[in-house]
Amino acid sequence: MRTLNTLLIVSFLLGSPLATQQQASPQVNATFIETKAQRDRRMSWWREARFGMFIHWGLYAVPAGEYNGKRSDRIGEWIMEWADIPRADYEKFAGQFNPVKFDAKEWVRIAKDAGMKYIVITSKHHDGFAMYGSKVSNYNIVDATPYRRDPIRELAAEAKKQGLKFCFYYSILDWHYPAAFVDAPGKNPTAGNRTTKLRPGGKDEYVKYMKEQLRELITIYDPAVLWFDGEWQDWWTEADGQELYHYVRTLKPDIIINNRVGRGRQGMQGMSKTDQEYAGDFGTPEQQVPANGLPGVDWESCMTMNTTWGFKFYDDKWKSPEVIIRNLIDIASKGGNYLLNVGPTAEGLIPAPSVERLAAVGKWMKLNGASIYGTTASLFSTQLKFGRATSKPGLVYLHIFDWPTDGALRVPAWGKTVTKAYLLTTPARSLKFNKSADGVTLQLPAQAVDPIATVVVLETK
Ligand code: FHN
Repeated sequence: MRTLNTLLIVSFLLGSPLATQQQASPQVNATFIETKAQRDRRMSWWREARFGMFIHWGLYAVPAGEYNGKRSDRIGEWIMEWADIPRADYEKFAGQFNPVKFDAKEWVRIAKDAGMKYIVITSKHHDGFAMYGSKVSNYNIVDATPYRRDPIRELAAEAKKQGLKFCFYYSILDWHYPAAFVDAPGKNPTAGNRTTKLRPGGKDEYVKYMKEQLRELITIYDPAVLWFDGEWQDWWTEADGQELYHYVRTLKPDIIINNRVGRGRQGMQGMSKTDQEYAGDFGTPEQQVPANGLPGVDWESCMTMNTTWGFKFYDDKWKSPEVIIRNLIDIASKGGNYLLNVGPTAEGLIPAPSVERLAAVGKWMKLNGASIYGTTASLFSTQLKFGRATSKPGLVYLHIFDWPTDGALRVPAWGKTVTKAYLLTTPARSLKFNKSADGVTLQLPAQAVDPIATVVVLETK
């Protein structure tokens, strides 16, 4: 039998990025020692929040999906790749980037009124352009554009003022870094590409460069989350990810870091592999929602509102408010967070279709937020036919998508006894219900309160 000390050291060394909340032993993430209680405290605001705004904003908003008359159904922020734009030509967009209509107060208001609790903005995407006043590279919005202002500083201050957590996206892939080059048939060596190579000695140099940028981002803007991306490079290893994870947490111990800092992510499915411990605090499914709940696992699904992250003026494949609201509910019912994207224009405006949809989500969240914030995954063993469920101690929130035509809602048994039922919007008016061995049947009003999703609260013991 191993001694306790050995156990603790071993578990410290092992650590688990997707450490389940139930795990007993203290956790280590990339040699960063914390107990389960410390981890729960660090993650608590994030687990409560459930809903955040992703912002993809950068030089790619200037061509907005078109280059030399060439368009693509590919994502807009990858135009340097799919239009094969050499670095020297892409840099010219900086001279045209002047977002005079940018209004930090308005952006934060739009997020807050939608019911979002945190904002994750691209400090640097794959094109390597810094959307903040970087002292490490002059390829940034203050030094390289006619705008000469730091919108990130304004957004960070405004988010703090309006009570939202401010967070950064940072790309490990950097098409602009001098030591990086593309070695792919028919591709310009300085254009964008899924993978780059680094000339000899270039990796150490680049890791040093990244660390300097991360230091200024963390010490100047105090982000609550670091959302890494672009980690799929051959030259980037899990060990690099563990080391960078430790570096960032040493700069800000209570920061939260996604699992794209290392090499654990299983593609767009987004959760980390389990063959070993991987760096990162939460899984990152992209453009998808896990089929089944992942109770006790920290994960966040990121999604576009149309089909691009960065602004493309001709992409009008917008999701409906119904799809967006039901995604949020579906994700919360499986124990996850929803990071919903906007792609602002080069003028600094969030596209009107995005603003309209966020306002519609906000209208629903104003009435039903209690059934999302601070909840945990559904306790039902199978997917509910009529909708989804979220939980709190002694409470179940039923999110009804399909209103029963006969007004009788059949809820399968799940091991708890219902003591009271009511619509979330009219708590004083109890609903009648009959209990049976296989569950309860609720008597609902003829009409749904909200056809997108009406919430019924069950008090249980
Ligand atoms: O390549 C990026 C893409 O541009 C976008 O940033 C998304 C957002 O999660 N992540 C990468 C694709 O997985």
